[in-house]
Parts: sequence; structure tokens; C-alpha cells
Amino acid sequence: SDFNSDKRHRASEEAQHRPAETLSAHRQLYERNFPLYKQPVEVGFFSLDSHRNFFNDQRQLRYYVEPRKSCPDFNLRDGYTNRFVKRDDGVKEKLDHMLKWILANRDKIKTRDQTSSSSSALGVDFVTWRGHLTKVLTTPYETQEGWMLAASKFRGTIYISEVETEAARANRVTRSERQEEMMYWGYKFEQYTCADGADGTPDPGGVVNTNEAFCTVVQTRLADHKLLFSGEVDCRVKDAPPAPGCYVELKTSAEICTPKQRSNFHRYKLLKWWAQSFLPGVPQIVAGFRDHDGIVVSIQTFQTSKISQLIKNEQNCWKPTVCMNFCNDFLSFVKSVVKEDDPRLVYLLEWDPHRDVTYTVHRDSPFTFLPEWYVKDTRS
Ligand code: 0WD
Ligand code: CA
Repeated sequence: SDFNSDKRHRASEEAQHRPAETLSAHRQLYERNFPLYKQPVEVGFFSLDSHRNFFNDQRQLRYYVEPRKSCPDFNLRDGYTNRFVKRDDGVKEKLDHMLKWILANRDKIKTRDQTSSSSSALGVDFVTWRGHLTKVLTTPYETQEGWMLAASKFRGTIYISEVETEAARANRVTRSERQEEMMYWGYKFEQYTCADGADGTPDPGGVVNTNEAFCTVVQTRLADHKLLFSGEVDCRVKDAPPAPGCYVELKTSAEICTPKQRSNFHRYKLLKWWAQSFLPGVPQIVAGFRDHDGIVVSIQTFQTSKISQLIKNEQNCWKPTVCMNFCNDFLSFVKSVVKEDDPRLVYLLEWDPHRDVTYTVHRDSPFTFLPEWYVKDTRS
């Protein structure tokens, strides 16, 4: 009987610790108090040059130059055919640039509030791109695009890297000429509003090369999840608080002419803009509104912290607390699922609109994303 009760005890233990198979994304489940989200701290940065080479410095950081008129003469189509070098978006870099940063800067990661419960070599629970977290935050409101996120645990830290869905790949390879050109417009707007140096002026006559990037690396905590992530930053303002408080996100968007367009802008676009900038603590977003011919008709600055006030008049609108509570629960779900510490093992988390988050497990598959040079490095 001792044996039996012991067995029963173990069975119930097992049931309690068995991870949930799925996670719901229903927004009503996440209407709770806003979870703790610590002020993001910049712990480093890196640059990618015109050939996508990594540099452990700020050489690609640009400076925001306020347009001289609120309606400047920016033609976003200029240079598309003859002064544009486009990054090859068929090349999947996964977390590689972040991992290079980690190998070169592991001493910069703050382990001050490391508790005994976190037993990872890096002192963080998750390493990922900011863009991946943006997708998680907006999931309860997303009705169009699903996602696939690969997760592996290595020395106690869970790394999360996106896998392109079949639908996203199909969109990418069948983009129309018009769509291709409109993707350029955002980068052209950056060229009109950014200078290389603190006292420089923008050079709209130069080449737009989308290989070039400046990325901030920030550390923060969402409830009990310690996060280290990196995001691309468009530019900074000259006289401003230290990073990330000095950073500016640049956006372009179709001009708003009707109440319906305004409502759609608030409900869909501002959600994505807010999530992306809130995560790394980027305080302002400068938007260029353009017409169908790519002419900028107005420029407007949004304070990231005021966006949720701005949309409160919209009925059935999104709520920051739902986004953050879902992200918190998603990361808890990932922790409960990703148990085995093995960089060759991938837990593939998948979500499609109107479905729950599910996962599958893959050993030594094409989904494996932590490179040999990272897992072999004796310092990590
Ligand atoms: O290889 C991959 N599958 C990915 C690589 C997926 C996502 C990101 N990346 C890398 C790239 O190295 C890039 O430099 O991430 C960096 C940007 O990461 P992020 O900041 O986490 O991404 P996100 O917030 O989605 O995008 C920020 C900006 C975009 O600006 P807008 O205003 O359009 O949101 O980064 C650019 C784009 O300018 N961008 C990308 N650049 C390179 N590769 C990518 C991408 N895949 N996606 C967006
Ligand atoms: Ca941007």
C-alpha cells in the first residue's frame, strides 16, 4: 500500500507539472491589471554595414533632423529604380547578429537581480528579437497573419527565433511591383529625415541601402521573465536623455481622409506601432503621411506613452494590458514547454488567427537555429 500511495502521489505530481498543451489567445482572458514591465535599459548596441557585416559599435546610428516645414516636399518614389540596394530577404539570419553581440559583450549583461531560481549562465530567461515580441504582444488582436516561433534552451536561457510561415513565404515571393516599391518608401522617408552625424544634414541624393542597420540591445523584465532582446533603431535626437530615451522610430502611412480610415489607423496600425516602440522604451514615433503617389503630405509625432489615450474613443479597441498579459502568459507557457536544455532540440510554437498556440518538438531538424560557433564557444 505504501508503494501504491507513492505511485499515486507521483502520478498527481506529474499531472500538476505536465505543461499545458495549448495556450488560448482570446483577448477577454487577458483583461487583468497591467503586469510589471521594468523600464528597459540599453546594455549595448551593434551596427550592420552595407554588406550586412556585424560591428560592435554605433557606426550606423543616425540623427533625426526635423523637417523645416510641416509639409515638406518629400517624394518617396525618388531613387527607387536607380539609387536603391535592397537587402536579400530570402537570407534568414535568425538570431546570429544578437548571438555575436552576446559573445562579445556577455560582461555587459546585468545580473544584479539574479535570483537563485534563475540558474542560467547569462542570467536572463529569454533572448530574442524585439520584432518577435511585437508579434506576441499583438496576437490577441491579430486576425490576418499567424506566426511560428522556434525555441531552444541552452545553459538555462531560452532563445526564440522566428520561422517564416508558408503563408508569409508565399506573400514574399509573389509581391507585386507596386508592393515592392511601397516597401522602399519607408526607407526613403528615413533618408529625408536622418543625417549621419549630430550636426549633419540629410542627403536625399544618396543611395538607400537596406542592409545597413543600427540595433539597440536592451534588458528588462516582464513579471518574472528576464528578457534580453535587440531591435533596429532608425535614429536618435541630438540633445536628449540617454538611450533608449533619445531614440526615434520613423514610419510612413497612407494619408487619412475618411473617418473609416482614421478608425482603421487607430485600431490596427497604432497597435503595431505602440507595441514595437513600447517594448524597447522608444519614446517617440515620427510618422510621414503620404498620398498614393508617394508624396508626403504631413508629418506627425506620436508619443508612445500617449498612444493608448489617443485610441480610447475608438469602440472595441485594443488595450495595452491585454497585450502585456498575453505576452507574460505566453512566456510562462514557453517556460513550461521548453524543459530540455539542448541547443539541437527545437520546440516549434505555432499560432494561427482564431486558434490556440500549439507546439511540436524537433530534434536535429532544419529548425535548429543556435549555430555551432555559439554553442561551442567555451565562454558561454
Ligand atoms: O532573418 C529574420 N527572419 C529576421 C531578422 C526577422 C526579424 C528581424 N531580423 C533582424 C535583422 O537583422 C534586422 O536588422 O532584425 C533586425 C530588425 O529587428 P527588429 O527590430 O526586432 O524587427 P522589427 O521591429 O520587426 O522591425 C524593425 C525594422 C523595420 O522597421 P519598420 O518601421 O518597417 O517596422 O527593421 C527592419 C524594418 O526597417 N526590418 C528588418 N530588417 C532586416 N531583416 C527585418 C528583417 N527581417 N524586418 C524588419
Ligand atoms: Ca521604422
